[in-house]
Amino acid sequence: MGRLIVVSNRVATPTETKGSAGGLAVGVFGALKDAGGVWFGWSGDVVSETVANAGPVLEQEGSVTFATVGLTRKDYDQYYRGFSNATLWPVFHYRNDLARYERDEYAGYRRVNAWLAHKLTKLIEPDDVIWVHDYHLIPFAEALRAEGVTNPIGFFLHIPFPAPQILLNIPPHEELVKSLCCYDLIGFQTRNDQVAFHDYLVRHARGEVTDTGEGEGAVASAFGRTLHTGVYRIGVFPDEIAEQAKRYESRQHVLDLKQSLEGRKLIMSVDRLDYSKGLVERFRAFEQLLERAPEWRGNVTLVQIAPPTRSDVDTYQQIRQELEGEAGRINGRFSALDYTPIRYLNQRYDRWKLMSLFRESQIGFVTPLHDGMNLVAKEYVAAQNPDDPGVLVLSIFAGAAAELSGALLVNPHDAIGMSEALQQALAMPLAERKARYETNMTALRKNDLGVWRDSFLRDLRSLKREA
Ligand code: GDG
Repeated sequence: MGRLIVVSNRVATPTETKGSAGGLAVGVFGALKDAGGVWFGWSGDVVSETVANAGPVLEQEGSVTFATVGLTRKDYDQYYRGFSNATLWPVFHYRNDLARYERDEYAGYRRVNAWLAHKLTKLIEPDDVIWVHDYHLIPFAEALRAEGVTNPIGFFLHIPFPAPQILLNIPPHEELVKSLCCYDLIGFQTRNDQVAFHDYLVRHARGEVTDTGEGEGAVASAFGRTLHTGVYRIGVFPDEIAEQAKRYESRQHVLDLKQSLEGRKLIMSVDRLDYSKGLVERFRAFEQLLERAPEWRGNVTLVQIAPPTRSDVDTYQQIRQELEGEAGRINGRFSALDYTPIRYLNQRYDRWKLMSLFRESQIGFVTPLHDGMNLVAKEYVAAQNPDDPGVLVLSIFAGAAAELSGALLVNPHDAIGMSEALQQALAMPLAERKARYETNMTALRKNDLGVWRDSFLRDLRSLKREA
């Protein structure tokens, strides 16, 4: 088996890949450890041109090399803050209203992809397979091919792939899809995303798509290229999360929270502070609960943990202000001297703390407007106490909704509908909660993070054998 090369915008630090940290980094690192290889990408630092060009910096951890480069201010502004996060992210999440398009940012995006590909080329060996992650790196395979690299290259899109009519809003949409077609295998989170991509190929690129007859695999041809596509639903390691949540359930942070709640029910939400996560809509749904079901006033608390991200992108500053305004307004309306309905925490918490807080709560409230998968929904379920599980209230627009049929599914644009789901969850009998939990846990175990990773890599490596 050849080595694996993982390419992602940010490279996890060796500490983030340790078992106790959990999450995606641990899953990907597992595959790297098995095959040996390289994890390549941006270090997260903005540096001078001289330092950037001197990279990559190499750090060895057993058979895995962490290879990182810094970005100059201009590259960061155009590639990361600009085209990736102010054009691709909003449009791929159906928020054309928040997107901007600047030619020089797009040129910077392609330039940085080409530069990164050039930097990686020297580290590639003939038998390696290359796995590229996410929307920052759409032109990466094309750039590697231009460097003469012939190894199999796969791409996994962590976010939704939008319907063609939405994608058309990005002026160079055709060039982007053409670049995507330089990959040998493209993985999507859901069947909807895969179908949206196929639709674009067929309706806007005179392409052809044929199902392979194996699972959800397909072969597509467009722009003179033939490539494979598939659906690989990203998961978590549910039993590890369950163990971690239980292990820390009696720690001080949980006891403090419990004491401060004075017997009130707890609704937990955790999201990066992002407009795609539906936080404002969620706060308004909670307001509806207090308005329409007065018996819950003073008896239920929403804890929203929302660590800031991309705070130098304008639209993220706006969502933050809007959310602070809404939390203040709703709290002003329903607070009592000894009761604050919404506790809005604009900070990051350790993973083990989050998992134990999930276990302590009666409801996990996860309501994105659009989300590739949403791992928080899966983590919430996995963290529950099997003898007294909480209820997941989940948006139909999260990729996870297709798998978690034990959740109460809601439309995040329907505040009253969401408030009714909260009431139903708050009143749900133990037997029903257990049954829903079991249904969800079965789905999580069947398709855990290892299955996601191994099935993608198996398919990518099998292409290598065909070649
Ligand atoms: C993208 C796609 C897709 C959150 N706050 C804290 C914290 N987190 C952790 C969560 C979870 C992760 O971050 C977030 O993952 P999500 O899947 O919910 O969302 P995105 O960040 O938007 O991820 C998404 C994912 O990629 C994977 O493919 O599911 O659709 O948008 O693990 O627990 N972790 C810690 N402190 C926090 O305060 N430690």
